[in-house]
Amino acid sequence: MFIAKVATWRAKRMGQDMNRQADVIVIGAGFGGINALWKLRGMGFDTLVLERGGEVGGTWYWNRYPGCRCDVPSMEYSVPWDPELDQQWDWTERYSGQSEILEYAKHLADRHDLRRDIIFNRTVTGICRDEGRGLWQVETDAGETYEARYVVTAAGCLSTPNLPDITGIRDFRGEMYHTGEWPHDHVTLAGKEVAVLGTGSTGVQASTAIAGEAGHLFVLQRTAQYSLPSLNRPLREEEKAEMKARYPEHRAWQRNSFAGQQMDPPAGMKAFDDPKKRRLEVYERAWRAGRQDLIACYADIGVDADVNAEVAEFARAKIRSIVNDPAIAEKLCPTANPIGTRRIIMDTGYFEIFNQDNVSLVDISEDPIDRFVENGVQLRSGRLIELDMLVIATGYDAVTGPLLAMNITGTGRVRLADVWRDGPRSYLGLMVKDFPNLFTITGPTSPTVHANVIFAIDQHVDWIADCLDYLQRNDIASIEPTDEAQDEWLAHVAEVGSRGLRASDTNNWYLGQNIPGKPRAFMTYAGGLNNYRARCDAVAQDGYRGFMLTRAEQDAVVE
Ligand code: NA7
Repeated sequence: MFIAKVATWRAKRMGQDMNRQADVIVIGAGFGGINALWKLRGMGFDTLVLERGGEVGGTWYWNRYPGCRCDVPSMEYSVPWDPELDQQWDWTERYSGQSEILEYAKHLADRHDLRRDIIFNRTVTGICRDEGRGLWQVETDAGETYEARYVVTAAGCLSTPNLPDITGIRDFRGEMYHTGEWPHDHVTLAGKEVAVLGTGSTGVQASTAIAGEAGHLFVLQRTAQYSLPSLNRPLREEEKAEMKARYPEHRAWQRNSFAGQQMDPPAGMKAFDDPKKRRLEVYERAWRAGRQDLIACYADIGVDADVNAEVAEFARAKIRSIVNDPAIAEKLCPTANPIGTRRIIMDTGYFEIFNQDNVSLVDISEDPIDRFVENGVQLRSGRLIELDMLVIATGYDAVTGPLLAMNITGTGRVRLADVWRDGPRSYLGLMVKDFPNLFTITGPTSPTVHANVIFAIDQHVDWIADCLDYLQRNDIASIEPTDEAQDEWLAHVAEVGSRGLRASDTNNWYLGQNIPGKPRAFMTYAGGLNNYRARCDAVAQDGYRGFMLTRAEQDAVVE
C-alpha cells in the first residue's frame, strides 16, 4: 500500500526535513483546500496544505472590498460535509457578507483542527515532477521544497487578478486597489473622490457600498450589464428552522442538482406557450424573488433569442423605472449580450445609487480612457476626472490563471503553459495528460461557478478521494488521462458550451476573452453539476475509463 511505502520512505529520511514530505500536498486553503484536507486526512493520508494567505478562506480572505457578498443564499452556500454544523451555525442574512463567510471558514478550520496541517503565507512558485521517484516537488517563495506522491490544486478559479494595462496607470499617485487584493487595514472612503473601474458582479457590489461613503463616486462603465435585485435581508427564525429541519434531504438534493442551489422555474415550460399577460406576471414574480429566477423562469430563455429579448427588455424597463434621469438610465441598459449569458449580477440597490448627487456614471465606451495621470483619469474627450482613489474591479485571469502561475512541469519536463498554449486541455476538468497524480479542484472544463461552487468543490473532493482510495487498494502507482479521453471530453465541453445563446457572447471570462491574448476556449462545463457528476461517476465505476493506470513495482518508491 502506498501510504505504508511513503511512510517507510519518510522513516528512512528521519531527521532530514521530516516536515517537508507528505502523501498529498494540497495547494490553497479556501473551501476547496479545507474540504480536501478534512476528507483526505480523515482517510489516513498525510496531507499538507500550502496557502498563499495568512488565514483560511481563499476568495473570502482576499476579497474584502466594501459590499463584498455572496450571490448564492447563505443556507445553501455552506458545506455539506458537516451536518452538525448545519444545525449549529446561524447565518444572519439571506446572502452573506464576506466577513461572515470568512468567520464560517475559520470556524470550520478550528472545529476540525485543520490549521495544524496548513502552512500559511506560502506562494507556490513551482511544481515539478520527479519521474524517477514518482513524486511531485513543490517549491514556495520561502525557498522550501515539499514533496508528495499526489498534488491537489485548490487555488481557486477567480484568484489571479486581471490588472488592466492602461496607459499611465502606474503614474497615478492616489490610492489604488484591486478588489481581489483589498487591504486588510481599514480604507477610508469618506470625503474622497473615488472611481470604480469595472461593472461586473464585483464592480456593482463595490460601487453600491462605496456610494454610501465616498465624497464622490465615478462608476467607469465599459459595458452595461444585467443585474437583479437580491432583496437581501436578515434571515427570519422560522426560515432558518425550516431549512435546518430539511437540511439532510436538501444537501443530498443540492449535490445532485443542476446548479447546487434552489431556483423556482416552472419545469420545462416554454415562454411563448403562455400568453403575454401571463409571461409578464411570471417575469414580475421572478424579479421579486430575490434570486436568479428571471433567467430561469422559462426553460427556453437561454436558447430562444426572441424569448431572451423579451426578458432582457423586461430587465431594461426595470432599470428605466428605477433611475430618475432617462439619459443615465439608457446608458445603464445592457444591450451588448443576451441576458444570462454572463454571470447574472445580484445587487443590493445598484441602479438606485445613480439617483444620488454624489454618484456619476462615466460611459467609457462612449468617451474611452485616454490615460491615467498623477491626479486622476483623462478621457479621450480631454475631460479630466480628479481622483483620490481608484478601485480596480476588472475581474480575473479565470480558472487557468492560478494554475499557470504555479509553473507546473510534468513528465518529460513538459510545461503546463505549453500544453495549454491554445487553451486548457484536461479530462473531466480533473487531470491533465503528462501530469500524473496531479488533480485540479475546480479545474478548467469542470462546472466551477456554473454551479454553487461549494458543491462543485465537494463533488471534486469526493471523486479525488475515491480515486486515491482505488489507487491504494489496487497498488497503482500513478494515474493520468489519455490523449483520446481528453480530446473526447474537450469536444463534449465545447459542444455543451456552444448550445444556446451563451456562445454568441464571447467577450467574457467563461471563454477567456476578458484577458488580452488568452486563447479562446471553454473554461467551464455548462452542462450542469448533476450531469457532470454522473459522467465522473460512470468513468470511475468503469475502472477509470480514459485514464492510464500504472501499477506499482516492487521498489517504486524512492530509496
Ligand atoms: P468580471 O465579471 O470579469 O467583470 C470585469 C469588469 O471589468 C467588466 O465590467 C469589464 O468590462 C471591466 N473591465 C475589464 N477590463 C477592463 C479594462 N481594461 N477597461 C475597462 N473596463 C474593464 O469580473 P468580476 O470581478 O466583476 O466578477 C468575476 C466573477 O466573480 C463573477 O462572474 C462572479 O462569478 C463572481 P467589459 O464587460 O469587459 O466591457
